[in-house]
Amino acid sequence: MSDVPAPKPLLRTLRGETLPVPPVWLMRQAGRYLPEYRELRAEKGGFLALATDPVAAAEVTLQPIRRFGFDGAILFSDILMVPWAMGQELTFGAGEGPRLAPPLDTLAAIERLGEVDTAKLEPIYATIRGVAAALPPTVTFLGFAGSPWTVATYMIAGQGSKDQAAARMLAYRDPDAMQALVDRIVPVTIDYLAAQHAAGVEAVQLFDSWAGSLSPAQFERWVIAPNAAIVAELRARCPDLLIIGFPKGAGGKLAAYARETGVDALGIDETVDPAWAHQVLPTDLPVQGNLDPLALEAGGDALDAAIDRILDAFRGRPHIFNLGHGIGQHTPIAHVQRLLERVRGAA
Ligand code: 1CP
Repeated sequence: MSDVPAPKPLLRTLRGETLPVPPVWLMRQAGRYLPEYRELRAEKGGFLALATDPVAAAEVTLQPIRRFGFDGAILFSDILMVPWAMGQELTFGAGEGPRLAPPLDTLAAIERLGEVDTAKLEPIYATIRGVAAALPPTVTFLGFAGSPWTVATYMIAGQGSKDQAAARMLAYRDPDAMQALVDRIVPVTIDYLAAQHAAGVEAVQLFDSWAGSLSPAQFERWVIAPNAAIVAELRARCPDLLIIGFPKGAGGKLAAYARETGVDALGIDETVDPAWAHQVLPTDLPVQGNLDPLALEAGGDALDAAIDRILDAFRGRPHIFNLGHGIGQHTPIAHVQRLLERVRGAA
């Protein structure tokens, strides 16, 4: 056996190489569109049971790799494991979104948060060690966390919401309370991602799913500043860890986000024109995206055309092919196969 690491196209792209065929993975690639996922989830009795069982969670992480041969494997877990470790009760009820209790919508409630219970995160690191030992040598292993603003929106409302009104209201009415919450989330996130790296992930994605709901001034304070702090500290602690920032909905603020946070690569959602993104972003900045998940679900000529548009726009730069957001649960398996063939030049 040689000690020379096998070439990993996704890792090479994150380090700035432009490859003739972009590496591919899909957000939420481990999930409900896969029958083998639904089966294991039913057997384990729910999402949290699955995500805290290192053997089962490793299996779910590997399922899409086995079936499709993606270039990246993303840890099967959830951004809400951090609020859970910070002391909120977490439930994933059938047919409804996740719930966190109690909602932290006042400074007093935020100040009542106790010490982080790091033991709750141990099964996740065990999952990572299991996946790292089983992953094919060409596949890059990605960890992740939610970004502070997005995590805060769930902690404050106690659940998902369309417009993140509770968190945005708190940020206007009591910015000190919002700052106190973000200041609690930042160090936990840094420790959590550094520990994921120590357990075996090679890159991490910072999911800022609700970055788009903020005004420009708020975006600076609640998206850019905390993400920049996380990136700076991770660089100091984990010099070889690569970081993908995904500020969904950032639109015209994408270039400022990339520049000011210092992420290694930038995730782009499906509302952004890839040709425009290519123009406004530094040509050496690796980009990731940005197929509309609905185009993938629709399939046919519309899917082929949408894939080609993205490939054409990003051909001259480091590019990771991905969706603009998570894959939908009703997406046909055949369409995912088609996507891989088309991106890899076989269809
Ligand atoms: O019922 C089920 O089986 C649970 C569905 C599910 C899954 C498969 C949830 C509940 N989380 C996950 C896994 C998950 N979540 C991953 C796994 C890795 C992968 O395959 O990509 C990741 C990276 C996440 C990240 C996540 N969770 C985000 C950020 C990305 C995004 O989609 O914007 C967010 C916002 C969450 C919260 C969450 N967890 C689950 C749901 C349904 C939601 C959204 C809740 C809401 O806004 O109402």
